[in-house]
Amino acid sequence: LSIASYPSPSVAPARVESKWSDTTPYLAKKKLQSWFQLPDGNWDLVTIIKTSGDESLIKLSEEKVLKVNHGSLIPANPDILDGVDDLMQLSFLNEPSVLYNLQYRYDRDVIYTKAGPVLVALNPFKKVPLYGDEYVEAYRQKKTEGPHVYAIADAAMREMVRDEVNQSIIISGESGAGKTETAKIAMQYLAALGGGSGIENEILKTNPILESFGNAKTSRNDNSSRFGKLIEIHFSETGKISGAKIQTFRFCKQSRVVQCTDGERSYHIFYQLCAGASSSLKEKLNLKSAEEFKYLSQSNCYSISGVDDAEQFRIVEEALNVLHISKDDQESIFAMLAAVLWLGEVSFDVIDNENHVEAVEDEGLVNVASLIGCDIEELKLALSKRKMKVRNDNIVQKLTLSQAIDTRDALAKSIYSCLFDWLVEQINKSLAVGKRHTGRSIGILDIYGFESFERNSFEQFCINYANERLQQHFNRHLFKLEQEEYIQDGIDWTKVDFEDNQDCLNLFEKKPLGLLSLLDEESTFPNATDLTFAIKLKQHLKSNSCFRGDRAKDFTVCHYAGEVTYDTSGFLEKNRDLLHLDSIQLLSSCKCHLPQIFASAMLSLSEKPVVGPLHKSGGADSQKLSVATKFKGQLFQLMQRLENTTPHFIRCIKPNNLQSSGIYDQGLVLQQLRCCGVLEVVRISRSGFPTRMSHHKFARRYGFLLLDHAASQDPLSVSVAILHQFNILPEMYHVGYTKLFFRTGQIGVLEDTRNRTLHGILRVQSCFRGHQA
Ligand code: AOV
Ligand code: MG
Repeated sequence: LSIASYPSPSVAPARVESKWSDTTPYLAKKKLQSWFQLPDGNWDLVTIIKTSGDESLIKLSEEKVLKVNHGSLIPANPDILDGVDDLMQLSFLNEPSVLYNLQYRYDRDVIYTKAGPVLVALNPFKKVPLYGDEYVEAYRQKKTEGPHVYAIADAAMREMVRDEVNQSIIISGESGAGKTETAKIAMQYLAALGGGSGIENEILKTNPILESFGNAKTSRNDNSSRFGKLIEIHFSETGKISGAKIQTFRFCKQSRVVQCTDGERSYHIFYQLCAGASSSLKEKLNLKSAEEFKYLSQSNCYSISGVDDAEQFRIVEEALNVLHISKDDQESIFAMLAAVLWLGEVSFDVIDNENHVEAVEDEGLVNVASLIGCDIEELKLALSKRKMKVRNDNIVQKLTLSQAIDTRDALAKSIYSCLFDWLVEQINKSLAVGKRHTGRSIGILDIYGFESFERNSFEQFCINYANERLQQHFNRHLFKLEQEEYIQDGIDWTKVDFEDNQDCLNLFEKKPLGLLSLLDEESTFPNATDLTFAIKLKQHLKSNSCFRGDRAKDFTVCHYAGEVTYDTSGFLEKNRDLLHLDSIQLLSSCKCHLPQIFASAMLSLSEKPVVGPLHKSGGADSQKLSVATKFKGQLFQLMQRLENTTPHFIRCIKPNNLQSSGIYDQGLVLQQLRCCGVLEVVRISRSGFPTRMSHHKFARRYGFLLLDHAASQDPLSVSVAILHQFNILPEMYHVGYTKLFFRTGQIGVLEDTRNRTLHGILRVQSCFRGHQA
């Protein structure tokens, strides 16, 4: 059984052997072995020496002998199943066996494994020789079948052509697990297969642009995407790429632009611009170095190891060229970025004894006004005063320092946010598909995975809600596939027990008493606070089985991936996402070079909630959509799109939290396997008949064990005869038209007998040879 079904000799057998002998002790060959959990939480492959009653005497991999309760041992798989390509081939689908199988492969740089229909991808955190033309060809020509992103992309391509149904590749996983890299690998394969017209290059070049504007260094990933993305690649009748469309998902303010935590960075593009702009551009925009801008200097982190920002800037510029963004537009983009940076330099002076402030007409203010093309006085006013409508009167309120800073930062964030949206729009224009045909597109979804931290806020609330929806899609799809396979092979389908997460989704979506409705309702109350919101949740949802009210401002949701406790601090404000009217007016009056940027801004702002205590009387405005509701709308649209496609799932797994290669943290991997539903797939399968073998293969493998062996018999009869001879209980298997279906563990018994018999035969043979000699 080959562990590496990759075509290249790069995973040479000799190396595998040597690695095999010097890896962790529990990788030792097993006899009658079981898994035993050590005090540190890791699983050890132990040998059972003796069992009497409830107790077993076991030998740990490091030779220590221990007496343990037999119930604490979990069965291990026979040797022939070491490092199988597909976890479904395991006779015992328990957690340690799954962990072991993945690690066995990971240690050999075989980072992809199937879990039934799902591809599991472990992040190698180093270059692995699994990509490039040679591999593309091998997968295209079906010279290899090993699990790979290429194989998934290839299947999507084939099924699209065969069935004329749109396809989707849904990639999920934790931050830093490798989703964005995986998405790019899939895009490369599709570009190689469907390329020719040159548009494939444009599609690939969207990656450096979007990463530059949408990714940032965080504590968990040096290149963390701060948005979700669906890229739909369209194909012509002849299978060539005809265009693409990108949809992005963001649900919270770009707060990173004005504030980020120590050791993290703002969006890459700011550092790239400061480092890589030509001297003439620098002069035009009055650029300083990143260290000199307050917005960039507060987190005390300017560079990323192994990344040259200036070089990246050139890559982005080139990509913008490839995507037909004109030089003028590029310059305007950079001017907007500079305006954001200069906004951070705007300072305020106290003007009266009530602590009211006014923006100082300093370098910052002057630069911002000239960069966005507005009047200095107007900008000053917008940052120092707030016009409000109370009933029918217009009143002007002076701002305190913290209010003024909030206003300034909100302006910076919305400029950046508008710029991002505008850029995506331009990219889409460049990639536009002439005539779109249904049934000829492949969507690749790179979306944030489930998150659970010490402290979970509005962002996690939205992310986890999205994941709950995606998980339902995943479950329902897999369930259907399972069912289809049984029916296809003529097996009576009795409903396999299957857990749905509809209850949890109801907790979020029910009207009027669901989490989202209650949040929106509370967001419109002038006097509401995060605490009143938390109290309201507890009042209305306390009987819901997926909800638990905790102390003070906390509440807990039982997600499919585990319980998460949310802290409601900031929920209302983030959900309202206010931008004050003055800023809106200011932006719409700008004479900057890119009026369209703000045109789209106005469009989106008009959808934003202009709610809050004093704007409430503004009538229709207060009915505008909240952030959560808008996010839900986007999510429903996405789900609708995905529902009309044949999905292919990739679950990315991060083997350690250090972003380093060669370290496999069992606990961390297990937690992700649980969270991303891989173990759930396994569980669904376990409740059915997970082990499948064609009659042909079964007869070939075990046929020689038959006492009454009739050579002429067909594979099906041989199979049935074996089952009878070994007294395998009828409820433990099903005989299909082409395959045998077994319950978990059944094949292990046969395999043991086979091994013993073979050993016996070998012994007899060697004795025999000895006699002859
Ligand atoms: P993410 O998209 O899942 O995180 P990335 O795709 O950015 O994670 O991967 C993080 C890092 O892991 C990359 O920058 C690479 O260094 C490394 N990596 C991932 N996949 C591979 C691979 N196949 N081969 C080599 N290195 C890889 V986030 O965007 O944070 O959720 O929001
Ligand atoms: Mg990413």
